[in-house]
Amino acid sequence: MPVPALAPYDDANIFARILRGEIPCRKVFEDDHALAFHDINPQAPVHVLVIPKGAYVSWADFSANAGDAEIAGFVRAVGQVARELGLEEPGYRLLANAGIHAHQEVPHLHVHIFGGTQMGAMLP
Ligand code: IU
Repeated sequence: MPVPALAPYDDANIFARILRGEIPCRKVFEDDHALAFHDINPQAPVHVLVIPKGAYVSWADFSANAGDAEIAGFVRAVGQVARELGLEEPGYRLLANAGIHAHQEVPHLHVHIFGGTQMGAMLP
């Protein structure tokens, strides 16, 4: 049984437009399940976003409604991108904002990969 998303998916969101090729991005990775590109406003020396190709608003929406192959493909893509960016050592941070409390700006699921610097402790 499908679980409703927090908000209905808006096909006009900027990441949907990037996926359709209507807006360019600085791509670092693409396969059947995921696209990764440099954030337009980087908050760290390495700041890449990884997005699933399907239309999902949030992690809750994705985990409830995506197929197993999509979920596995996306999770593997996040790990592969981090590895290919050379971030395994000395490390990196993953972040996925969801909803108003987390300041999610773009309503298409995305995982931020931050790296290339010593980051502070992670506190809300
Ligand atoms: P958030 O987790 O939804 O708050 O993050 C959205 C990110 O998308 C943010 O870091 C923006 O800089 C980034 N971004 C982008 O890379 N390209 C765009 O055209 C837009 C936002 I709009």
